[in-house]
Amino acid sequence: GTLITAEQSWQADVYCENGLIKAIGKDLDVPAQAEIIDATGQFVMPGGIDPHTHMQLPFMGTVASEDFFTGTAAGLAGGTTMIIDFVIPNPQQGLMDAYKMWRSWSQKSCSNYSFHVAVTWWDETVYQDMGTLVKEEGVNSFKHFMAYKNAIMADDEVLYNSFSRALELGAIVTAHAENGELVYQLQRKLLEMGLTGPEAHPLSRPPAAEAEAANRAIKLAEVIGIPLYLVHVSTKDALDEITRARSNGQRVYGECLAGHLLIDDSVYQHPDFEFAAAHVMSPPFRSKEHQQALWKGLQSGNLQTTATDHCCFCAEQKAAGKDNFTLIPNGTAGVEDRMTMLWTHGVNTGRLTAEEFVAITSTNTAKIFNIYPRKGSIQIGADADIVIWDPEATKVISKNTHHQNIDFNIFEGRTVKGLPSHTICNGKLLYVDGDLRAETGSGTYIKRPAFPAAFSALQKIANQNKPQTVDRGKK
Ligand code: DUC
Ligand code: ZN
Ligand code: ZN
Repeated sequence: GTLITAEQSWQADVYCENGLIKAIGKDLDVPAQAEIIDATGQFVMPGGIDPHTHMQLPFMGTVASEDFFTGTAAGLAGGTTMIIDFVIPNPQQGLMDAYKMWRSWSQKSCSNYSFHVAVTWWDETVYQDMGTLVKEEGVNSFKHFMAYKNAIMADDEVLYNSFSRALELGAIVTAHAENGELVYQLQRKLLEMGLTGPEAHPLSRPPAAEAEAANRAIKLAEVIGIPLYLVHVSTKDALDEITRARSNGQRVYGECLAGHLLIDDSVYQHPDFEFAAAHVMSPPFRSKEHQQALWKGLQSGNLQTTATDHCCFCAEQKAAGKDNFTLIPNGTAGVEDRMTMLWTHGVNTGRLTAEEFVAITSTNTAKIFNIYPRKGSIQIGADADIVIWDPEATKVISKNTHHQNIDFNIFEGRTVKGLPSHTICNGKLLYVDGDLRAETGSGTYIKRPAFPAAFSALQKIANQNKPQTVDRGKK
């Protein structure tokens, strides 16, 4: 087939053995018993990495309907061979305690998986646990929710402490950027005004609330001197903050969601509560001008990764907010559809090259979270996580045919062109032309090492800028 990486495309064979890529070249000699896939006319690319999912997340009084098996299986059907999910401790719950809970739930996974760990409160044990997670468990990223007041929101004190500790450890920090106080106050006000339906959801979370938090996180990260990754950037305003920081030389990264690129806020005006509520996620879907800005962010490189924030709640669960939009569990699905939606609307439209598609669906994520070139590449010695992509295949997306464990699909009825024909995960052929061969528990937990090199450079800069006392003599 035609190999495509983030750097180049070329015709070659790939030979995999024991879960690794062993050889790449023209007309390779392979052992007689090797299984051969003829990928003529197809593209051979690194398996997708979705850096933002929430399988079976306990959230807003319920638990996400997709578990680690069904969710990773759905990912494989869509060409995604790895997810990075989130451990989210309750306030006062120990980080290690929560991490062990999530590790036990994730035993069911059938693809590769890893965890960002959220810092939702602060004390000395959190400081210690962050160290254990980085040094012993292969966690190199800590998440901060700047929204969800009275639940998991991290205030500026928590952000300062956690960012500082992460810098000591050589970990990266990530943030859900929305001003939680502003959202909380707007929610109260809208309810008082009698606006109780899902149409009020985007009004309670305006673009300015995202831009303010993005800027605050960026400025804190700048002062502390730590790299920052902003999850689900949904507005032009937040993207502008990232672009400005990057042009000043700050190490700030931005992720955007397939949903935010392709769905606009008109969904909240739908007369059917179930339809509108099914789209309630945070940050909300935005107006079309923001979508255009996000595409430009990907094209310019100011946004580097794509994700889904896959977090499934069925109609029965969404009904909890029938009379009060603030009680609708926030979340939408997409782990199965991300790759094909980005190919269809990115590559087929000419917005992105195929190499750029690889960069934003796997390679950049692997680099930012320090698992490159083991993941996100096709090279000798890398893990054999490969998607064989048929650029001519088409389908109509539907909740009736998807593998995701949710009764709704935000991309329902859309025709896509460009789909996986085969998904290979750790050398195993787990999806073949509609035949999903995922096995419970066959997935691998991926440790992600800390970043010694990048951080020692940052520490050097910090040392050069160390404040000096002024010598005022003896008098
Ligand atoms: N946003 C969602 O929509 N769901 C889960 C958490 C989040 O930040
Ligand atoms: Zn979020
Ligand atoms: Zn999320």
